[in-house]
Amino acid sequence: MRIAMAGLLLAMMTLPTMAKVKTAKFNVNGRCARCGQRIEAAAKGVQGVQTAQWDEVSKEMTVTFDSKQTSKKDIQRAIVAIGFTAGNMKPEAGKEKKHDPGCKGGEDCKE
Ligand SMILES: [Cu+2]
Repeated sequence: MRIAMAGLLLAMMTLPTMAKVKTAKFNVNGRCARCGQRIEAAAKGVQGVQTAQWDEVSKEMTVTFDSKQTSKKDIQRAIVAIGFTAGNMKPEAGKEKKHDPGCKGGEDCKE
């Protein structure tokens, strides 16, 4: 019983430190809040991502993630997959700018 308790306590102490949470920042070329929702949803869809926030004015994306489960590159790849440029990663020609149909963020946001 005592050993089990000690084991449980040790597990409780080491578990949170096993996840290596990292923060990454990079720009994403969204235009409006609707783009932002899609960008954030794409990032959050990546396993290991804890928070994702995109700033409409600065275009800066801030993500926190467990570096044992994913990476900045993986997250950028997920954003590129929905048609946005993430950091230095760009969608293939013809696959860019697939923005939300209701997006009113400007020329680049037209469907
Ligand atoms: Cu938009």
